[in-house]
Amino acid sequence: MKAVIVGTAGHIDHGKSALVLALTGIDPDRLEEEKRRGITIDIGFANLDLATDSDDPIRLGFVDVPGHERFVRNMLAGIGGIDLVLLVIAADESVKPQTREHFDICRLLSIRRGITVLTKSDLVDGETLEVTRMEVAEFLRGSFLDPANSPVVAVSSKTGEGLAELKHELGRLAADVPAKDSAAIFRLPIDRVFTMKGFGTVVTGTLISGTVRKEQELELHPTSRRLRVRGVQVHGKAADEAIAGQRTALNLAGVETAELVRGMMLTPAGMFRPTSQASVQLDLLPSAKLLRDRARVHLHVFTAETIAEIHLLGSKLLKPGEAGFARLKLDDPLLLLPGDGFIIRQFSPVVTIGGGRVLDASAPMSHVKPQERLAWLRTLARANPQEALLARVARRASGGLSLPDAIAETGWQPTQVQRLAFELERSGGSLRFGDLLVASATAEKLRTQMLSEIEVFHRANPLVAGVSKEELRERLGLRPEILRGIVDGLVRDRKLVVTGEIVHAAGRGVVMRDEEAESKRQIEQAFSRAGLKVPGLKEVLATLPVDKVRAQKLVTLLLRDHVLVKLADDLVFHRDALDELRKLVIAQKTKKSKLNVAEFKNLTGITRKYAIPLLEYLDRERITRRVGDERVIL
Ligand SMILES: Nc1nc2c(ncn2[C@@H]2O[C@H](COP(=O)(O)OP(=O)(O)OP(=O)(O)O)[C@@H](O)[C@H]2O)c(=O)[nH]1
Ligand SMILES: [Mg+2]
Repeated sequence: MKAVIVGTAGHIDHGKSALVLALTGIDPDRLEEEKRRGITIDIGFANLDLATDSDDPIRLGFVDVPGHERFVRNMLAGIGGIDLVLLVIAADESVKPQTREHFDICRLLSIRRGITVLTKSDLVDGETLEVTRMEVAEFLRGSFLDPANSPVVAVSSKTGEGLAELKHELGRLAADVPAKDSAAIFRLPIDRVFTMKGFGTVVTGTLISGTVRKEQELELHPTSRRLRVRGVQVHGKAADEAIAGQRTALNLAGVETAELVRGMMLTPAGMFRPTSQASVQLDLLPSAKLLRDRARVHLHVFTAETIAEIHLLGSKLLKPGEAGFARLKLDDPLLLLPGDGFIIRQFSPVVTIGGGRVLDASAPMSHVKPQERLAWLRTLARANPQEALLARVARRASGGLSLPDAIAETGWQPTQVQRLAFELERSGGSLRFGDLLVASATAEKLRTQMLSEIEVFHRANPLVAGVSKEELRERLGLRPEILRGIVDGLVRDRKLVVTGEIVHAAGRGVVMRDEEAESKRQIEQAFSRAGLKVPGLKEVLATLPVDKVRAQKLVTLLLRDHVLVKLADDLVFHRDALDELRKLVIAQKTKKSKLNVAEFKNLTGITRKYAIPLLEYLDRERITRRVGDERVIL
């Protein structure tokens, strides 16, 4: 059965509760004090299964609110979750202060449907009723309740006159209320908490979205307390689940009534985080005073209430009747999601001055400048879901937006976020790397940045094959999935080559390596072939296909690896040649114990120019020891 929530609104004593009683047979005034004083103090509830023109009846849940100006905060706790409003105006009194205030609240909360009910029709004659009708029509002109497109019904709860017509209109409008998405993520703003004998802790509320089931694990905000649903009641009857649009009571396990108060919010566990800041679109009522930056106000969202400081964005003040963007800093954290309607009331004296809707309640990004934030909010304010998701992804820049964060920021169902992410990818707006979404524009910047980073690396390290992925990740400050995604994309586009953990620029890395390996081989060969009759180092280097600087580095590398040994400036020998020399000299020991320079030259067949440095080398290596002009073989 479709479930629709109907709220009353209107001035004190105009017959709201009597009307709910007449329609449903249930007296919404449940408190003893209410009955004694004849006024409504807190919100009350009733329900009615209404036959409609189509076959399916509609379940109407009524939230009856107090009209007294001192209880507007209770009225606000009830009005947040309603689908349509009955604006109750007594035919004998017409429009009064709380008629205006309640109606302002309905408009600020963007309630779209409703019926104007002229009550106590039995107390006035036809002429008076017509006058009231005219006054009321004037009052409602241009609003969602403009009599041009919205019903006005005169009734008497006493005689029952007009009630049939009212029910008919209710059925028509309720059928028109779009079915709520019961697959959306469940949220229940708590409006009542009590203990029931034999059950324990019970909370009630108007289920504003999703479905809640028996045995489900829930999280209580803002305390982050985890608890379990022991039982579900819908409109007073036990049920397995409750869906959006139903008046819902939950019997909770694992929590005392003392830990619960009106204003807390229940959601599935582990999905959302409460916030102390929210960016909003704000409408200031024409009847309000000038609103200054940093004004402190009473903030009402669903059943919750706290003090908030208003930081106007883009201006220092807001004039009556104007709209703007603002950041609200809350005294107490609340769970807020984009699209949530709110009301602000002046700090003192307490009157309703404005309201609007939340655009973003996620933690502010430190890298986003105030001016950019304003532009970003403007985009969010008019964006469709796909554009809104892209704006959120883009804001995260190279950090990317994870799917769980996207869900926490938007309150959208995981499947919807997945679908939108998929569409964004297909339309080219964003890329997906593992669980992270990155805007295409950001990815493009990262690609350029990465290529130039690798180029810089190659230039600084011509002898190294490439940069390691880890080093690249640190240099660019990227999350591993994003690094991998960007690198993979550049490999696909043949801009980069990856070998194991090493990344290098396509072309450059490979060719360089070949040239260098070849040059290195040439140097080594030149010296190994020469034996002790080595060519000059400069001569060898001049024949190589690589430039001087790189050639010099290759020599350094060969020296470091002890393939070549340097005995003097421009005098370099291959390791093997020196090993041979050592063996040769040691072998001489069996014939004679000493060598002079001439004998050494004869033995090795080298010139004097090389002989001296080589003998000095042998001395250092403790193969020989100089004694006068001769070498003793050790
Ligand atoms: N004659 C007549 N009296 C009515 C009608 N509706 C309500 N009343 C009387 O008006 C008085 C106020 O009615 P309520 O229904 O309590 O008014 P309310 O709007 O709920 O008042 P609050 O909740 O305190 O704002 C009661 O004494 C009702 O009996 C009606 O249609 N005809
Ligand atoms: Mg009442």
